This record gives sequence, C-alpha cells and structure tokens, in this order.
Amino acid sequence: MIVVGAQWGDEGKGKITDLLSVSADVVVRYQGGINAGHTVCVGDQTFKLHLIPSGILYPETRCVIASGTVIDPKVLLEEIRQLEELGISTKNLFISETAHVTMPYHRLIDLAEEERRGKNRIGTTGRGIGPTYADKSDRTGIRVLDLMDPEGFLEKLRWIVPLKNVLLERLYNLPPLAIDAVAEQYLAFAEQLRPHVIDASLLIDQAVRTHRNILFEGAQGTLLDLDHGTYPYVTSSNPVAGGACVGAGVGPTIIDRVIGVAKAYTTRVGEGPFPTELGDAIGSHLSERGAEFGTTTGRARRCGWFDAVIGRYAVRINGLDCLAITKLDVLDELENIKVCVGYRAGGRTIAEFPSDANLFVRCEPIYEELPGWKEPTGHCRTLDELPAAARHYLEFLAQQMQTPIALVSVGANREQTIIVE
Ligand code: 2SA
Ligand code: GDP
Ligand code: MG
Repeated sequence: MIVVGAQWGDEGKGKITDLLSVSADVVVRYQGGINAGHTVCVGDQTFKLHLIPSGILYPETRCVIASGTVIDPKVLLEEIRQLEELGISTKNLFISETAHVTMPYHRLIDLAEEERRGKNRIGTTGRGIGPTYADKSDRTGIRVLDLMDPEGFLEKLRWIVPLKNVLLERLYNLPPLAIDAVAEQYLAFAEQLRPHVIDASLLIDQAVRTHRNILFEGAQGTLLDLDHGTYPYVTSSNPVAGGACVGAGVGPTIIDRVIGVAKAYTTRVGEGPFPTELGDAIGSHLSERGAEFGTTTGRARRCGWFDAVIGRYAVRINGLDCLAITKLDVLDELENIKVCVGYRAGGRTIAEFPSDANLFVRCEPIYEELPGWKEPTGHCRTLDELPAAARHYLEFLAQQMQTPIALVSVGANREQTIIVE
C-alpha cells in the first residue's frame, strides 16, 4: 500500500503511516529528504521524523530509506540519536546505497539561490533538496555507496568541489569549501551510517517474495510533485504514488492499494498559487487550532478551505482508491464550512485542475457552503459518534472526489482515529 499526500504536504501522512504500520512488515520512504516533517503522537510522546519512516515505533518493522530519497547524513545521524535516546530502536533501519547524499554545498546553494530569486523565490525549506536532486540528474551526485569508499569519494570531491566553489565564490560571494574538511566530516558520518547501508530494492523484493506487507510512505504532497505539481513551486522529487515504484526500485504490479491523505481543509507552506487561501479571521482560526507551523522549519503554513478540484486531481494522478481525511476536529468551532467545487477564470468555469500555471494563478474558487457542527469531535471513534453535520461534510467530500473515505482523523494521537468499516 502507498500512503500519499493529496494536497500540498503536511496532511498527516506521518500519523496515518504510523497507524497503518501496525500491520506492515516493511515501511519505505521513497522520495524527499530532511525537508519532510512527519509527526507521530503516541500517548504523551511526540516524534517529528524527517527521513526515518514513520513505522519506526514498531520495533520489528523494517524501515527503509530508499534510493529515491536524498540523505543529509548529519541530520539523519541526529535523528537516529534522538530516537535511541527516547528508547526507540533503530536496529531495523536500512538505508539504500544508491540514495543521493546532500553535501554542504547543496545547502549553501539552496539558500543563496532563493535569495537571488528575490520575489520569485520558491520558499524552499533551505535544506539543499533541490540542488541535491539537480546533481543527481546532472550525474554529478554523490551516492551513499560513494561515501562507503574513501578513495573513490575523495576522487569525486576533487572533481566536484572546485566546480561548486566557482559557483559559491563568483556567483554567490561565499567562501569556498575545503575538500579535506568536507572529506573528513563526511567519512566520519559514513562510518556511523555503514551498519544501516544495504541494497534496498533487494530487501524489498525479498519481502515481496515472502508475502510480507509493505507500506510506502510518501513525503510532501501531490501538488508539490516535480512533474505534476504547481511547478516551479514544487519540491524536486516525485511524491505521487508513481514515485514509489521508481524511488523504491519495485514494479507497479506489487502495489495493491493507494490511500490519499487529505486535511479537512487545505494548507500550503512556501510560495506558490493557492486558490482557497484565507487571509481573514477564519484563516487565522485554522492556523491556530490546527497548529499550522512547519514541522521542519517552524514556518507558518498558509490555510484555506478544502479544495475538491485539487482532491479530484490527486485521485487521478495517484490512482487513489481511498482517502484518509485528517484534522476534522480543527473545523469543530466553525458556523459554516466552505468547499471549493470548481474554479472560475476569465469568465469560464473550470472543473479540472489546470496544468497551465498561468491559468491556475488566475483561478477563483467556486464554493459550496455546508453547515458546521459546533461541537467537539476529538473523542469520536466511530462515524456514528460524529455529529450529523460532520458526517454530512465527509460524505460531501467523498462524493466530490468520487472516492470512499477509509479513515478519519479527529486528533493528533494514534487512537484519535475513526476506521470506516
Ligand atoms: P524544498 O525544500 O526544495 O523541498 O522546497 C520546495 C517546496 O516544497 C515545499 N515543502 C514542503 N511543504 C510542506 N511540508 C514540508 N515539510 C515540512 C513540514 C515543511 C516545513 O512538515 O512542515 O517545516 O517548513 C515540505 N518540504 C518541502 C516547500 O515549502 C516549498 O514550497
Ligand atoms: P505530514 O508531513 O503529512 O506527516 O504532516 P505533519 O506532521 O507535518 O503535520 C500534521 C500535523 O497535524 C502534525 O502536527 C500532527 O500531529 C497533526 N495532526 C495529524 N492528524 C491530526 C488530526 O486529526 N487533528 C489534529 N488536530 N492534528 C492532527
Ligand atoms: Mg510535514
């Protein structure tokens, strides 16, 4: 099964992946890097995961950071250390040897390039993600297996670092990087990571052949996909379900289900078009009640109404067969709730997400208004326990997206979940 974000990320994929991991033997992160922030709340403990799959709380579950991800070794080692400190074992954590490595110049270039873009900045997390994937495509990337071979690694650095130093010094006015210092630091990281490094595609294939249950955990979301999102305001990987096969190194025939995670409203962090964004008191209410701040950077997330056009697009692009609707409780106090069912642009009505970015920025939402329920839902564990207006709201979303809802989340904690029969 693939868990994929159906909006602009932060839909609650971490919570849903943790929940579904109870019956998973292997949980795989297939794209993205430490830009991701996946939150899992169990009891009074909160875990903010960046690269480590959200199945890590189950000690017997194998967690794989697959080939399609990009790895910042320093941050990953810190994440491992923090989990171990909290009593979470990382003995079943595996890292693909063909994943690419974020180097110090990637972060520097990400930050400097955002500055240079000025008003056209993307609003990246500044974690070097774009430049790492750019080098991968350019075939100047450094992979985990390069780190495992000190001689070869040094040879690559001698070729690549002077190239990056030209950029750093001449274009960005930054001091150059010293090859020896980078080598020393990264080779030390390599020794700590070595016990986790494997051929990830082979591990997953062996799990498939022994009929194990495999869960693929997407990071970011459909509208942040490099190919299918709101380019250029996207991340540099493929969060969509199709990305799972490429990123993990498996064939599409092994995928049985794709679950799309969507908030009961919409958020976006970073720049880029967002038709249902609310700049008013309701937007602030969603932001406060939903605690909408970046899990990685702490940046305030932009908030708005649920957008069913985006939802239908996510169903199409990912082949979603069911939905998990999260953060329903955040809407508990609202008198009325709007859902965007189509757009209007240039006197036309638009029912489908426009792939033309110039058209998308001009789209004005067409709303349908539904009554709020004005009572708490955080304690509800079955659909029947939900107020009738909340059930009606969910039915409306499912009907708009022509996709059934399998899970409803009414709070951050693992147990604050309704499993729809
Ligand atoms: P990048 O850094 O190159 O991937 O940024 C490109 C765009 O992708 C967005 N992006 C994200 N959007 C939502 N959540 C993400 N993870 C963190 C979280 C974000 C944070 O869980 O809250 O802490 O700020 C994430 N990662 C990347 C990014 O905002 C750019 O729009
Ligand atoms: P992800 O990137 O998709 O895993 O989502 P994040 O972890 O970045 O952001 C989701 C936030 O909402 C986290 O702080 C979660 O703990 C929280 N959350 C998840 N589900 C719910 C829910 O149903 N209700 C509320 N109130 N919070 C939730
Ligand atoms: Mg997140």
